[in-house]
Amino acid sequence: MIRTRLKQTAAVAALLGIGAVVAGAAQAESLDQVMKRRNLTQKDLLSAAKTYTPTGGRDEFVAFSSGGQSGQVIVYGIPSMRILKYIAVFTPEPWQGYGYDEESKAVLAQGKIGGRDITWGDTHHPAITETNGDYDGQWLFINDKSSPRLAVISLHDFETQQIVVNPVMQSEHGGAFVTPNSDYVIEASQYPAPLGGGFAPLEEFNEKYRGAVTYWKFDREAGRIDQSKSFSIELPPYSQDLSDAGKGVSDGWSFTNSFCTERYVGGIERGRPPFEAGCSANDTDFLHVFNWKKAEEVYKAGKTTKINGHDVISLKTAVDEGILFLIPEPKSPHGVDVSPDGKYIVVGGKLDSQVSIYSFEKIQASIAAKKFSGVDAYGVPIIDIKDALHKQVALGLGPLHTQYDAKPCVAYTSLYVDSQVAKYDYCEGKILDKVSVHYNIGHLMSMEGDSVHPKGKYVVALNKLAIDRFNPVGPLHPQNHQLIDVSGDKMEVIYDMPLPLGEPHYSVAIAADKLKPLVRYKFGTDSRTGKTSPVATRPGQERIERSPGEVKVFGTLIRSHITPEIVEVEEGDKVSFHLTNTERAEDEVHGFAVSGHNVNLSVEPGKTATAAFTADRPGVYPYYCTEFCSALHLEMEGYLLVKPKGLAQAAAVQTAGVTYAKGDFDKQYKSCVDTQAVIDSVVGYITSTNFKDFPQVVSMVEDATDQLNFAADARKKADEAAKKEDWQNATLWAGQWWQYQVKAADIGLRAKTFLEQNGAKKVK
Ligand code: RUQ
Ligand code: CUA
Repeated sequence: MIRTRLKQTAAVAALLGIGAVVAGAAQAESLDQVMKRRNLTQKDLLSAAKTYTPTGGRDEFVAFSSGGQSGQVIVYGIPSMRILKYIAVFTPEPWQGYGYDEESKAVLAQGKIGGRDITWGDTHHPAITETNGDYDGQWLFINDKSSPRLAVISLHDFETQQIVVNPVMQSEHGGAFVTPNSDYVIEASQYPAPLGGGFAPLEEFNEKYRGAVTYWKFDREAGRIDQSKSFSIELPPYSQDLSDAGKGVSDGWSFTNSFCTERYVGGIERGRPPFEAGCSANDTDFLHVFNWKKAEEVYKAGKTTKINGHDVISLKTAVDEGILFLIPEPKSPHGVDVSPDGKYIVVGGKLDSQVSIYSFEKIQASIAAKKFSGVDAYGVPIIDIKDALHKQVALGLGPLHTQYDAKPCVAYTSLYVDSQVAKYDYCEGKILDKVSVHYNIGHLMSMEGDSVHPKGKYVVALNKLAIDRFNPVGPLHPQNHQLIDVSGDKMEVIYDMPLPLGEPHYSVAIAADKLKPLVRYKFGTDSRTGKTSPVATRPGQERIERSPGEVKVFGTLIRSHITPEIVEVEEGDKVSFHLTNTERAEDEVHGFAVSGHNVNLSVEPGKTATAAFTADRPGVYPYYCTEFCSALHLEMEGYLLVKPKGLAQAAAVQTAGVTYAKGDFDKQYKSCVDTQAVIDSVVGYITSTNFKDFPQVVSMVEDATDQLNFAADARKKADEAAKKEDWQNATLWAGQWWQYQVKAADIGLRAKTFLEQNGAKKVK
C-alpha cells in the first residue's frame, strides 16, 4: 500500500535535519586518559598531529604509487596517507567498469601481445608529465615490467586511456621516465632477448640477444604516445636496469644502468652455477650514457632499421654517431637518479656500501677529448670511472634509489640491506642523518623529488617487507609505506601505511594544488577517448533499435531510474546497452549490472558507457544500478527478458498487483503539497544568501532545479490522469512527483549545509 502522509512528512523532515534530540553522550575522555589507555607517548601525539587530517580536510601532496603485480596505480594523500583511489591500468577492475565496458575493453585490447590477452601487469615506475622539468599534473605514465608495455593515464579523470606494447623487447624495467618537457617517455629493457621476438638458442646469446632503450614520443595535444614517431636504440645483451633523463645542463642526455654485463647464462638444471652467481662476478657493470637529442636527429635522418615496423638505431650506428657511451659502475647497480640541476648522476649498488656520484661535466669533458679507456665487446667506448666520478660516499649497505630535497646538495638514498634511509650532502660527500625503516626499503619518494624543484618536507619509504608491523593477515603480508618527516635536521618516521595491493615499486608525489581533475564529464563523453561518444543519448531520446540478430539500447541513467526499464530480446541476439548518465550533480555515479552476463559499468555524471554481450540463454535477467545513488536506489532496476527463439510475441507488460482509489490519490497529493512547502523554505534560505559565490552550490541548485522540473512534469501527468478519474495512474504519477521532490530536498539540504559551514552571507 502507498506510504501514509505521516511517514512521508517524517522522511522529508529527517532529510532536512529536523530530527529528534539525541540522548546525552557519556562523559568524553580526556587526552591524558586516551594516552594512558592506548599507551601513547608525547612523540606519538606529535606524529598523530602531523598526519591526522580532520573530516573534510585535504592533503598537501598526492602520491601515485605503482601497484606492483596488481597492474594498477594506487593514489594516496600525504601526510594523511589515506588511500584515495586505485586506478585500473593493466588489470580489469569492476568498480570502475574497467574491462567490463566496451570503451575500456578497447584500451585493454591495445595491450594484447601476439593476439593474447594479458590481464595483469607488473607496474614499477610511474612518471608525471613535466614542463621545463617541473611536474605539471596533466598525464601519468607507468610501465609493465613483465610484458613490456607502457600506459598513459589522464590526470583529468584518473583513467587509463592508452596502452602501447613495446615492439622490440621481451621484458623491461627502466620505464617510465620522462624528458624535462615530456617529449619522450623512456623505457629500457631488462632481460636480453632477440629484438622483435623470435627464437635464438642461448648458445648464440652474445650474437643474437640484445637489450634496447625506447624513446616513446608523447603527443601532448592528443594526450597519446605517437608510436609512429618513436624509436629505439639497440644495446649490448647486458641486463639494462633503471633509467633517468638528464635535466638542466644535462638535458638532451639520458642514463640507464645495467647488471650482468658478464653476459652470464645460468642453468642450474644443466649443471651450471645459477644466474645470481655469474651475474654478480664482476666488480663493475656499465652505466649507459645516451645523447638522445643526437639519436633523435639520426632517427629523423632515417638511419634506422625497421623491426616490427618500428625504427631501431643499430648498436653500430649508435657508436659511429656518438650516441652511446659506457662508464663502469660498482657492484650490481640499481637506481640512477639525476640531481635537480642535472649536474650529477647518483648510482646505487645493491652489493655496495657507497653511492657513486658521477659528474656530467666530467663525462662531457671525456667525450669531447675522446678520452676512453677502451671499448666493450660491441665496440662501445668506455669512459674511465676515475674520469667521470665526482665522489663516492659510504652510506651503508645496499644503496638503491636516490631522491632529492628542496635544499641544494641534499639527497636521500634508500639502504636496502641496512633498512635505513640516509640523508647526505652529495656535493661535499657528507652524511647528515640516518633513520631506520621497517624493513628492507626499496624505492623512496620525496615530494616532487625527481623534478627540477623538489619540495622537501616528507620522504616516503617503500619497504619490501612488513614482517611484524601490522595485525597478521596470513602469510602474505601487506606492504608498508612509511612516512618520514624530513623538515628538521633529524628524520622522523611518523606513519606506517599498510598497502594491501601488490608490491609497489616506485611512486611520485605532486603538490595537490597542481592537479585539476574534472568534477563531471561533458555530456556524453567516452572517457577512454576523451571525445563525445557517438552513442551518447539525451533524455527523451531513449530508444531501442532492432535489426535481425541485434538489439541496441540507447538509454539514460538518472536518480532513480534506468530508461528503458524493460528490454525484450530474442535468444541469440547481440545486445548492447549504451548508457549515458544525465546527472549534473557531483558524485552521482550510477552503476549498471546485468545478472549472469559479467556486466558492470561505472557511469559517472556525463559519461557514456557500453555493455555488450550475446543473449544466448533464454531467461529473465534483472538489471540494476550498483551504486547507492539515492533513497530509491534499490528501485533503480529493470528487466532484460530473453525470449526463447521463435516464441510468439509476449503480452503487454502487466501493471503491479495493487490498485489505487481516489482516497489514495488525495493522500499522496496532499503529501506532495506539504513537501513543497518545506522545499520552498529551503529554497528561500538559499536564495537569501550569496550562494552564487559558491560554484559547488550553483551546480547543486542547477541539479535541484532539474529535479523540480521533473517533479512539475510528473505532477502534470498526475493531474491529467486525475481529470480522467484514472486513480491508478494518477496515484502512481503523484508518487513519482513526490520522488523528485525528495531528490530536490536532499540536494537543497546539502546546499544549505554547505552554505552554513562555509560562511555564506545574507544578501536579502
Ligand atoms: S625497482 S627496489 Cu625500481 Cu622496479 Cu628498485
Ligand atoms: Cu543509481 Cu543506484
